[in-house]
Amino acid sequence: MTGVWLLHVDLDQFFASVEVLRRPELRGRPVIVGGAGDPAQARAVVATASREAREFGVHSGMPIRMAARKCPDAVFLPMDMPAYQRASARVMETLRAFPVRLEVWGLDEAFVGGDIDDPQRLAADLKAAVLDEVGLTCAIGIGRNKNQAKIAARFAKKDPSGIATLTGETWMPVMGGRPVGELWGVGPKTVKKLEELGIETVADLAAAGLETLAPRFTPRAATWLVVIARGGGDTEVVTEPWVARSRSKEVTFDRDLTERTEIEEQVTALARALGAEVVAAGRRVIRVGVKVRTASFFTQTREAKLRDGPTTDPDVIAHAALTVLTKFELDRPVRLLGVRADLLVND
Ligand code: TTP
Ligand code: MG
Repeated sequence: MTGVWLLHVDLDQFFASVEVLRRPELRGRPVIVGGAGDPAQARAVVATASREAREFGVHSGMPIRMAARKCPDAVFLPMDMPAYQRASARVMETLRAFPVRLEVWGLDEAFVGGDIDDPQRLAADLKAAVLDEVGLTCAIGIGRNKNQAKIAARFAKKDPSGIATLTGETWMPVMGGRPVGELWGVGPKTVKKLEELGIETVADLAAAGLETLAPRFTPRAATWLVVIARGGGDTEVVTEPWVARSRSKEVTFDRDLTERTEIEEQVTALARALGAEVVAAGRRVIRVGVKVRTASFFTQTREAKLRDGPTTDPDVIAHAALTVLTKFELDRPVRLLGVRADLLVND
């Protein structure tokens, strides 16, 4: 079937796979990547669990200490973001070598699109190239639009071939009876609102009139929900390199901070480290934001524009962060601090 096809490429157990690649002796073992790689670390969460660790019920977002209880024999490794970024760049370069359009969607995912004669064949070729050149495996979903391709990639994860296809013909038979929460971009809040309207399955939503959705959704949101429930979606592949508009750093403390000076020190350190990264990336900072989360999980952010214009000076960034910090009460124990730098675009 020729014509426009979209493929969604998603690397398998990405961070864990990169770690196994450089430590072949770990292959076949449960590997858990997250935080500082310490199974006793309070409050750190699992970023990636290898397939072997997932069999013990370990998954992304789970506290590391819980993961250690479920799978005490796992190998725990710290995050090494620069290594994951390098691996990601090599994968994207490999995909770009094919005569297709490529939209990088995240560190470990991308959409590939174009006028493609044989999408199954292309998917197999992409998988083989990524394995040969980078040593990583991936799942590939194929569809007539991004929505179909993205959802198909989930089925691909469960298929031994690592490839699955959804089209306008197969969408309803496959997806119709499933809960709306399985749609791409439909999170718990949307699910709840739909349930309040008596809409539970994808087929329910596909058949819903806009007037049914009107009590809970704007016309725009309602229209989009019905489109994706019917298996529609975007076909545009945006190939322009993505330019980050901001960059941030945050840290969750092993014990809550109560002293103002301690909090100031941490914000200064975060701001300086962030400043160094931003400057290394050749960017300039225009605005600085600070995030404070208290022990009771109350989270606030405040921000300020740099008065003297865009800067590359870590001192200016740190000073701005401390000024923003004065906008907080800081009368409760602090669990997490973050600093965000908004960057000049079109520098
Ligand atoms: P995913 O693609 O969701 O997961 P995965 O690649 O680890 O596994 P698979 O695709 O085979 O199901 O996320 C990609 C990477 O993003 C993941 O390796 C680590 C990071 N990540 C986190 O740091 N925290 C998270 O909660 C999630 C979901 C992912
Ligand atoms: Mg992945």
